[in-house]
Amino acid sequence: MTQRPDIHRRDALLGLTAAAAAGPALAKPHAHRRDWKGPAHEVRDAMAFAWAGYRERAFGYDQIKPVSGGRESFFFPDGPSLGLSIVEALGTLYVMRLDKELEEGVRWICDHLNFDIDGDIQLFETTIRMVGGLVSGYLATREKKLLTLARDLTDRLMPAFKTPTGLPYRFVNLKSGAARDKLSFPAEFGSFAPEFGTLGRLVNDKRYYEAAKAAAKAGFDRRSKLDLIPDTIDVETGVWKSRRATIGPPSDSYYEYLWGCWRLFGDKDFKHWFDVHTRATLKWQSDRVDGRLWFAQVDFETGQRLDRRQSELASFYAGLLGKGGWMHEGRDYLNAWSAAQDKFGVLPESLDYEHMSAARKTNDLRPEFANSCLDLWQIDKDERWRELALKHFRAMVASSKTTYGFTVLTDMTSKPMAQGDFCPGYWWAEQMKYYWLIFSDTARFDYARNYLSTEGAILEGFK
Ligand code: DMJ
Repeated sequence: MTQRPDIHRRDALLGLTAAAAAGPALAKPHAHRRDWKGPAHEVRDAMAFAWAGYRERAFGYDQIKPVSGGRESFFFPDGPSLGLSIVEALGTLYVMRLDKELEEGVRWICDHLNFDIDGDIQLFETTIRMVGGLVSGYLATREKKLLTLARDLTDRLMPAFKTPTGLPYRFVNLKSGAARDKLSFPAEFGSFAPEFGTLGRLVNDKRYYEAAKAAAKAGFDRRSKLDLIPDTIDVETGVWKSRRATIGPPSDSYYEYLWGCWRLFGDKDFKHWFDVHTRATLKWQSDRVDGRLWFAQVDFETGQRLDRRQSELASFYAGLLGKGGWMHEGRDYLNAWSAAQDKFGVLPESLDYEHMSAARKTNDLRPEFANSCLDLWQIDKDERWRELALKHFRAMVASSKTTYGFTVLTDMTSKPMAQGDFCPGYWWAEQMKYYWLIFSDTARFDYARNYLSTEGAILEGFK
């Protein structure tokens, strides 16, 4: 593996740092300041433990089944694996200084990863997990093969963008380029530009970013008079197929990447789109219950409330609000989720926030709460966010740790909580990195200027 030189840096005038966007810190620092070295070591040990289990039982497979020691493919359920967990882990291993493990992972990728597969792959998941993971791995290690693979994979995805609207199909065949599935969702048509733009900068090719931006624009241009978009569209006709606006799935990272492209590339169009949508979301979707801030699903043309459920995945929005300049609302929203964490110990996959009950009792080892803790902590350095992240981490260890790693839960309301048997790829890229960055003060990360993708891939900020 080659040593990485300094990654390129943007002009400080382009893009706002999150801190500048948020204005001065308003919250009082937590009274008691903990020594964070201990929690940081706990996180690093947990990552090393899980890596050892994965290496022993599932190395090169997409995902480990950490209870039984089995393994499974993610992109092609009955077909080949793409080493997903390895690709997702690269940046986390780097910032944790787990250099032997990083070397093992990079070696496996260089020796085995090959995208010449006659199979249909999902554009969105492939981009945020594989393209993002490989580009981030390249930025961490400067191993050229990672960049070559990222480009090869992205070239194989590009035919899916050839539609009358510029909105991509959901699946594409990696070998033939044949694309399919015309009903898509904001997260799935609008979550490409940070990965594609970063790749394009590295290989000097604008086509990737232009296709990604055209897709996001096609969604924004079809917003309602309330400046909201619903969650399903026909990519061939551009006609919406639902009325439901939500900040959760399947829309979530569409909003996240509007801000992301402003932060990463200084693209003012994206900033405008982000501001327009955020103002509309705050106006039409915010819903206070017992003083707590939540975001309801609403009709995108009338603003009428449709339901008061909140996917756990929506908790990322607290950090996004903070980064986007709505720090007060970001804090309120994370505090609402913190009340749910206090009540349940481990967050349910979906919450009925009106009654503070679990609408879905599973927990898919989700990272979004920890993501928002890191985002808000980077802005105001309030110890509260660190404490919330520590509670989240320790609850995860208590409920999900098993023989060969960490597993999802099938029921977080039972006592003890019932474990499933799989560890999602994002676990390696996301919460383990968020916990580590928030506790460790590592010298391998630029806390003053960085960008993490929706999948936790560091696209700027390695040191
Ligand atoms: C991750 O794959 C990404 O964060 C995505 O945007 C939605 N959430 C999952 C993990 O929960």
